[in-house]
Amino acid sequence: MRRRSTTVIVVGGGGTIGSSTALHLLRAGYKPEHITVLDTYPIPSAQSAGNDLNKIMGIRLRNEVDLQLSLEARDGWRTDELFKPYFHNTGRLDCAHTEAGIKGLKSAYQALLDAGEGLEETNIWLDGEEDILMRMPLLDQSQIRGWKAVFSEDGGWLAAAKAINAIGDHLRERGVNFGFGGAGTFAQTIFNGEGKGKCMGVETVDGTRYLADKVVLAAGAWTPSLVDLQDQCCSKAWVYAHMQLSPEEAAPYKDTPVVYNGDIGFFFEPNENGIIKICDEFPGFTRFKQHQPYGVDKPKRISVPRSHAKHPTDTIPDASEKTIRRARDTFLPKFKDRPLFNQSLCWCTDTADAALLICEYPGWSNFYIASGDSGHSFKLLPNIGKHVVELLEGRLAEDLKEAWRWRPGIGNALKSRRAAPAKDLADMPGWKNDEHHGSVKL
Ligand code: FSA
Repeated sequence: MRRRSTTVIVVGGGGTIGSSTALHLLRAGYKPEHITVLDTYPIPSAQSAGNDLNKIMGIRLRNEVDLQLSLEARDGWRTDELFKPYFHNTGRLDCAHTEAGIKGLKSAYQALLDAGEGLEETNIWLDGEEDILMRMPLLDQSQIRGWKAVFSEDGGWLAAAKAINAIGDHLRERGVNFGFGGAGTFAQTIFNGEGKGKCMGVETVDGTRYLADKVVLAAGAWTPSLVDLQDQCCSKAWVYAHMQLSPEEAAPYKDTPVVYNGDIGFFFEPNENGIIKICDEFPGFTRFKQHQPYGVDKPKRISVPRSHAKHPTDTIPDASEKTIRRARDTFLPKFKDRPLFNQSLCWCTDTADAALLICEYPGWSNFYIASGDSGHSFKLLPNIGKHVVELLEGRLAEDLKEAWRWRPGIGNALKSRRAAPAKDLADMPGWKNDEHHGSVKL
């Protein structure tokens, strides 16, 4: 692999996996002028799930490769000069109160103990509300009766948009090429000759043609609507809202842990302006429609994201308003009358087994998919791109290759590993948008 001469296009380079890939191409010695970052929006892309006030950092072992990836990520957030400023190592309090929730929490805790990486030192089982309140005294005892929790010292939160922005600044300073708007939005692949054997670049919706030795499609939840992923990824929206505290109200929450309950939701300490982000937890919302990705000969039923960035007047479902308020009233009951604002949908894409999909596209050599975040990949910002570069260079480790392989038919991405299949936005009263039937606005 000739790093000094190879040219690479990263489609979706304004988002989490894409920006990390561009960064690691530079770090591996690719020339800035040989790297082209394309995205509909400039970095941090306004429609990336990573363009967010905060995301959770924590070690969670859902798949075999998660231990390695989480430990690398922890190391990156702690020691990498580019990422360090954006890790708030406040701890993470993972709570449960239902029978199934407590069972799940216990087995997740056991998996950490069994990992053999000293995680028993940093993860502490809290067997009741008294212990929980010692770690997070600002919770209300009457709301957490019967709760159990794991306090994780490895966890905390990541200033997500700021971290991607820092990558963007670095890429700009180094002289990487960019294309945004119509000149950054993928339309089709350019092939060498009539057949579709060898990819030589991409054409964007404004007709610009970019040629390169390798193309990485890291368009997050948009990926399955751009090329046919054979139902391996199902894109789903999650909902977040914000709440304003006064400086006096916000002060006691400074440096407090992220509080998460898989049956309720989660919240983060207020930002420097007293804004708290609060989310409900549920299996996500799809937006199925007939849609024709590039490379297939007729439309198929696909869950197609619709971003708040492009459609700022879209609302959230009534049911979400209710469950976010429930999260607010449980975690922060003294603010139960505080209005919620900036409610929005944020799009991720689930695979059936909740492992990433990072592999060469079958039949199209030099065209690579880097997607399938399954809702837990932001924390991999410091390290995921390193592995994408390894894939491009044919030296991705066997276990990662196996976990991230092209694998249609292994199961149902609509359900994934979640408690239930996602419901569709079309069936959710209160989700208002300006879309008319039959339009194909993305
Ligand atoms: O620990 C984590 O990785 C939290 S992921 C946050 C979240 O909003 C999920 O709660 C949700 O279910 C979806 O996966 C999107 O991400």
